[in-house]
Amino acid sequence: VAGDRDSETDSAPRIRRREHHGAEALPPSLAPVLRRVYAARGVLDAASLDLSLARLLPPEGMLGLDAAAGLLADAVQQQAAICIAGDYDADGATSTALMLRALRRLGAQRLDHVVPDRFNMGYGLSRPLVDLAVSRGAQVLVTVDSGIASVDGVAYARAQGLIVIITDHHLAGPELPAADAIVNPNQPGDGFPSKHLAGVGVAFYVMAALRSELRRRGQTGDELRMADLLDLVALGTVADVVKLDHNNRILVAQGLARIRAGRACAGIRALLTAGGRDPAHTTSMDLGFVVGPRLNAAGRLEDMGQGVACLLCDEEEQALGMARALDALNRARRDIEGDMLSGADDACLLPDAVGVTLFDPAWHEGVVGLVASRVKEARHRPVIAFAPAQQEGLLKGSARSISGLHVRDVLALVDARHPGLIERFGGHAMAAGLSLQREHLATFAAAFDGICRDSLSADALDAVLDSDGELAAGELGLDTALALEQAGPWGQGFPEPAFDGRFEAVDTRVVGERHVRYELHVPGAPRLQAIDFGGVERMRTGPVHLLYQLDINRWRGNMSPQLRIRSLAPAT
Ligand SMILES: [Mn+2]
Repeated sequence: VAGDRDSETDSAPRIRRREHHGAEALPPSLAPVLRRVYAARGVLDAASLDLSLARLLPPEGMLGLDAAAGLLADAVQQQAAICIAGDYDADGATSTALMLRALRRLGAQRLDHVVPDRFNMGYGLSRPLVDLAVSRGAQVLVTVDSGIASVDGVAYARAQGLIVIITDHHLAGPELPAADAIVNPNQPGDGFPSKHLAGVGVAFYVMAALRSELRRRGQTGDELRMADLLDLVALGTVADVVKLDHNNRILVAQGLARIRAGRACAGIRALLTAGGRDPAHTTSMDLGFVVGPRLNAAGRLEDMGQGVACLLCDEEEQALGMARALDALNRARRDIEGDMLSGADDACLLPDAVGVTLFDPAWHEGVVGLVASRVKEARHRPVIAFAPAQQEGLLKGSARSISGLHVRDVLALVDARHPGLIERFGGHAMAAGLSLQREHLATFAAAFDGICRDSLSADALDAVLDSDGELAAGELGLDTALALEQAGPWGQGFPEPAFDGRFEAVDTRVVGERHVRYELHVPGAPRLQAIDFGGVERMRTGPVHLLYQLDINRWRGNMSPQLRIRSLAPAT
């Protein structure tokens, strides 16, 4: 089996084939490979394959939704000044744009938005953000993708006479803010069946409820079609890396269909174009790896206001200009990240740590999360990367975990054992953020490593790549590649299919600086093209065992199948 073969080389990660029990219960009209892939992801009946809007979960059970819709309907009807308080990531930006677009169509005329400055205000509804909204005349403050932990900020806003509505999806802390309404499927007592909506998904449900409430009150006029907002929902959902459960797959699939049909907002189309993608073939991967990073670059390096402006723009040329500016920021981000990564080994506080802490005084606080993520992938260890914050002596860190370790819980444990060591922390199982004083860094690194060491089994520390098994020679073609593309959207919790098998590498060619093009031979199939991104060091010919994804290479109107190599080891 693959695992035995790969154990011969130390460097190649182990490949584990996914189980696919129950595949035979899926409709026989589906290709066998799709049945296998679906079953391995827990899709075991035809209903779960249906991604039509009619299948979207009704809002029943979502706590606070009626109260929020009622307050917003009052605000719209009285023409109160409504201010959306966003977040500085792609989920926050899409949420903000979605609410502003929806409210405008529902008749609100006094609309404004504020975006926190990552460097000066930090995350959530802080006092400076409230002050900013108040100074601009806000009467009703609606948070998106944030606010559930902003106990102080909400109290501060209400003390100034603001009506405060929280919409969020993050886990609630021990105390809820005293807002006028809170909509968050992850707040205690909420009965909405899906707990994986992104901030933008919550914003979508809130706007749908407002639309219903206004209709109930007899408002007619310029009608909002909720489906028109799904491009934004798809983008925010994928970019926020929430689990693609059935409800989220519906939202993303429907949004992608609109984007492919040329009905995305000008900003999303422009961002795809700036990233060299054809909107007609947009996949969830394009949203995650092309559009999302360009949007996020604004929040990481400068100000997410630019991202929101791009998503609000309805003028083609102007949107393209904004997208190009975001693309330039993304290239700057990539350079910064590359520099930081090249110094990552030197930035490591403890050489053989299980829980890895990295710090470099020259690092950029907006990019530490990406560095933590890259180092985590390379070393398969939980990683926290720190950079100096604007405030003298303070460090801001971003953590990324591996499966088997709830990193927010680990931070809570460090906090319990060393009260006062960590200034602030928050997050979830796979990612978290924190701040601490620089003089505490060494103590923190040792404590973090100790807890990781105690909590992670040898098994959990073993990097494993999942495979959907082998493809037969007859399956290694364009038909299968197209069927797989169609079968998405793929993403978090619904991983893109990967296969493994033995091939003869008959020809190699280095392209760019570090990528390798392969020509592969497999008995009973035509020669296959493959690409190994960044794979120049493991380049080889002869018999190889590959883990790969089956892509479509689109070039000047032609399509051909192409293997994207994920891991490569010599086969005996
Ligand atoms: Mn979010």
